[in-house]
Formats: sequence, structure tokens, C-alpha cells
Amino acid sequence: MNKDLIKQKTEHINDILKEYLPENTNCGRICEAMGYSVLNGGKRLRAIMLLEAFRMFCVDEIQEKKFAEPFACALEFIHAYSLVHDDLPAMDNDVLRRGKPTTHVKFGHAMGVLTGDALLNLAYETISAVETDALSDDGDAAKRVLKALHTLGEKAGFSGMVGGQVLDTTEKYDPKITAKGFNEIDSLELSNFDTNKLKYTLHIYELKTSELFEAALMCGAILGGAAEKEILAMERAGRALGLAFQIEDDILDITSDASVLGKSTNIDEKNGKDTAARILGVDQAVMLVKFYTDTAIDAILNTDRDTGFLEDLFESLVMRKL
Ligand code: GRG
Repeated sequence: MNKDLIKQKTEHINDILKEYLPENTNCGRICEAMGYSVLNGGKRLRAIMLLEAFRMFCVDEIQEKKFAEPFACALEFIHAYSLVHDDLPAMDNDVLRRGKPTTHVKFGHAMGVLTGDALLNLAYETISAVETDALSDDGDAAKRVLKALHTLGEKAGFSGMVGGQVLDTTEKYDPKITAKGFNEIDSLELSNFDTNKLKYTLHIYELKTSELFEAALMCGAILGGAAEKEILAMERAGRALGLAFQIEDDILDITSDASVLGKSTNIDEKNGKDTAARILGVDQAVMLVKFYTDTAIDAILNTDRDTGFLEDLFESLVMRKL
């Protein structure tokens, strides 16, 4: 992956995030806390993916600026809110995020909750302010915005990321819950592990991690005017990529240390959490990361569009080379 190119894209996202973040001192420190939570580092993967997916289907700078960029920022606001809430004492109770004190550690517990709430609202405020009239002469722009908005809400909400967090933090493993569609792992040569437990765990990952990647790739494609078949291919790519990314995260939790990762490690073991890497062992988990990365790349290749940048990005981000 070309490091300069990715740096340039990350900086571009940071610039537009600053444009869309509010500056208001009438409501105490909320804007400061929102800015801290969004701009305190972060790779901007989801925003970059959304814009790249848009470009696969539409090369038009004006539409990209007025149309896709607000969505890319909204997605980063939702991602930032989820991290702020995930770090709260009621959830992961973490003190370090992106190498810096977590929002509730810096601003207090109540502000941690409120900052997440404010960022979630800001996401939808940002999207609903797009000027659809000025964007497209095919009369289709408003429809695409609504479809992408619905997709984002669904993927981030109760049956998506939030649902995954519910299973992850408040529910116990239930062998009766058979996760849908992980049958492809049956064809891999993995041994000595509890299959049902792995499928249940992957189901949680799909919800809590993949759904935002799916939203990124699908919203970009929808806004860019992709056909239904192409949108579904992007969804499949996001699902596989999220699984690869999350399993790699589990592996790093076991094999890396906090100074390298910028967040606490061995947290899964401390919290007694079943992770794919703990269920399978690190070596087999590495095989699964490779399998899902290849699946994600195959899915975007199916669209027959120019996918060069996204292919490189998928490889690098799963290997955490960014
Ligand atoms: C609180 C509703 C709610 C949901 C939280 C996303 C999530 C669900 C929790 C965060 C912790 C976690 C294990 C997330 C999985 C995805 C993941 C590894 C997020 C970190 O994403 P990066 O690496 O973060 O893209 P940066 O800091 O680069 O933006």
C-alpha cells in the first residue's frame, strides 16, 4: 500500500471532519469533547472506504463533495460515538483509546455518555443537511440519499452494531443461537475447537464490527448509483472484511502490547471473553483472517469496477500495516 496516498486520504478526511464538527461554547464543553473524541487520531478507514466505494461507481468531484463527504463524516461520527461508549465503565471500562485518555477519563463519566449521544445525533444532522436539489440532474439523488441513510441507520442500529454490542456485553453464550451463514468455515481445515461457540462469536463480530464496514461500502456504492447486485457484493465484502479485522484485533490482543497498539491489551482474557482467537488458538485464527480477507477481495472483484485501491487497503488494514 502506498503510504503517502493513504496519509493524504486520511488528512483529507480529517480536514472535512473539522469542517463538519461544531464549534459552540454555549453548551459547556460538549463541542470540545466531541472534537477530542473524533480528532484524537484514528485511521479513518470507514470514511476512506465510503469515498472509494463511491468513486468505483461515480467520478464526479462535485457530487463527491456535496453528497458522499457528509456521509463519510457521519460514519466517522458514529464510529467515534461507538468507541466512546464502548470505553465507558459500564461497557469495556477502558482508559486508553488511540494512545490517549478515553473521553470519559478526560471529561468525566456523564460527559462520556453525552458526547456519544451528541456525535450520534450529529451524524444524522450532517446527512440530512445535504442539498439534494443541487446534486444530480437525473432526479435520483434524493432517493439515493434516503436509501443510504436507511442502510446506515440499519447497520449501526439495534439489529446491527448496537445489537452486536448487546450480545457482547450483556448476554451469555447461548448454544441455541445459531448464527446465520457461517457455513463456509466448515470447509476450512480447522480442528480442536467448539464450532457452535465459534459461530456464535462470529455472529457477534458480524454485528458489532462488520456492519459499519458494510455501511461504508454500501453507502458509497448506493450514493454512486450502483446496481442492486453491486450493492450486495459490497455488503458481502464489508461483512468478510469486518470479520477479518476483528479476528486480527483478537490476535493482537493476545500477541501485542499497549505501547504498540495505543490501547490496553489482554483485555479479553481479563474480561473472560470468548474471542475467535481464544477459541481457535492464534495459528488457526491467522488462517481465518486470511480466508475472510480473500473473501472480501473476491466480493469487490465481482463488481468488475476499478477496485485496485480497495484491494490494497483491505490487505493492509487487516495486516495492520497502516
Ligand atoms: C457502544 C453501541 C456501541 C457499540 C460499540 C464498535 C464497538 C461497538 C466497540 C468498539 C470496540 C471494538 C472491539 C470494536 C471492534 C471494531 C474495532 C476494532 C474498532 C476499532 O476500529 P479502528 O481500528 O479504530 O478503525 P480507529 O481508532 O482507527 O478509528
